[in-house]
Amino acid sequence: MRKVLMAAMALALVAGLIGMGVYAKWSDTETSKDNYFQAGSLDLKVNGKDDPNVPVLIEAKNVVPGQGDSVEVTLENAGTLDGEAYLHIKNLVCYENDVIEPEVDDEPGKVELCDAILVTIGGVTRTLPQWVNQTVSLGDLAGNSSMPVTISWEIDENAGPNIMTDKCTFEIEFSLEQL
Ligand SMILES: [Ca+2]
Ligand SMILES: [Ca+2]
Ligand SMILES: [Ca+2]
Repeated sequence: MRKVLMAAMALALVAGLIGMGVYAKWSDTETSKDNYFQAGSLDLKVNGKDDPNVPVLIEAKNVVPGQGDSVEVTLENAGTLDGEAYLHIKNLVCYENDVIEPEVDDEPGKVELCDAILVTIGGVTRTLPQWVNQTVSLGDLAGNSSMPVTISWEIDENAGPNIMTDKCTFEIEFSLEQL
């Protein structure tokens, strides 16, 4: 019992000497400052606008067979992340409107104008109904950059009078997906 006590005292003495700084221990500290996380962004703009201010792109009134035009749209990625741009024609609604005298051979229930509208995007030509619900890739759009997109249209030059007064309305949706 006494030996144990003496051993404990000796141990306490050694511990005390260390605590009094008998052995010098050097150290050196460096700090990396200003570390942070910040989320990136993806922000598509069509002709500089966001919804609900994106302008009407095609307003073609009084069209006739053989008539055509093209519209150039500027897509901008105002965000910091790279993305891929897509175009999607949707919500096509066709109206027969009046069936006037030259249109008498009109097929009831069919709006002939829609199939007579030929739209070209990225070098591919399809009728307007054929474009609907197709998601078309327009290519990569890097952060803080813009790209032109050309949409061309032409009324089938062989369209007959059964397209008279017919009207087709639709939406052109653009989207940007993070790469
Ligand atoms: Ca936007
Ligand atoms: Ca018609
Ligand atoms: Ca009509």
